[in-house]
Amino acid sequence: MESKGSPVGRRVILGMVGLGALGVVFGRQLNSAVSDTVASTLPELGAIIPAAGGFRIYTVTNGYPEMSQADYRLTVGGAVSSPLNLSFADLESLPQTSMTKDFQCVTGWRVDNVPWSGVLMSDLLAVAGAPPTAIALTIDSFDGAYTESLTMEQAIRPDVLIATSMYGKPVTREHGGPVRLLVAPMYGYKSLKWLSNIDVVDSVIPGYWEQRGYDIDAWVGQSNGRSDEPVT
Ligand SMILES: Nc1nc2c(c(=O)[nH]1)N[C@H]1C(S)=C(S)[C@@H](COP(=O)(O)O)O[C@H]1N2
Ligand SMILES: [Mo]
Repeated sequence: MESKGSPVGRRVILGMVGLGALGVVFGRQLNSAVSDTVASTLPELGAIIPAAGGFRIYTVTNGYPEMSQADYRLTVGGAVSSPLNLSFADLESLPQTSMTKDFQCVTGWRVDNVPWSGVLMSDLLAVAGAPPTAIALTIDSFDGAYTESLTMEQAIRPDVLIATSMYGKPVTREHGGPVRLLVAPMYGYKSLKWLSNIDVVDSVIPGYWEQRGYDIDAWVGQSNGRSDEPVT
């Protein structure tokens, strides 16, 4: 389901608190089954905390960076004709796109039908004046550690989103708020949290987990030796 131009709607922060507590209860029951897979296959050892709907919360740092919507900035630079320094409100004033997608971590957990909304990466890159000949993006997190990469061809797909909303509410701090990346057709590690900067560059620079062995092209079901069903 995709709808372009739909308003993001009213944001309610408090609702997420109750949902989070519920997630912990359900998450614990799932945890023992899933943790074996996590431990035996992959080094995603950061804080793994069950959360709403079956998500696990990952961070490669000691916790979750905190940033208010008011203080938030997204910069877009590198080989663009109009470098950007956007506030959260600036992002909200760009065309809004919503999509509902399955979220699949390469360690095996999957959350079906997650509703997201925000600004398409392709719309943002158009505003920044990224040239058609551009090769790749390098993407940074304000956690100071995590990075990601996308080819330009991947970045301009209609299922790559600068997400400001998840489940109809602002993206929570744990899930990478105020703004995170969603690369829906790829494993979750491409969906960088706490997004702060995007640079248009002339070669693919492997991201955090890619420097540690994961495939740079992380198509669900076609990479990392896995055969998960592709996200639809
Ligand atoms: N900054 C940052 N982004 C990140 C990660 C991380 O550790 N730090 N983990 C990645 C991985 S491996 C997955 S599966 C998803 C998990 O998203 P969630 O923590 O919202 O469940 O975030 C991705 N983005
Ligand atoms: Mo992951």
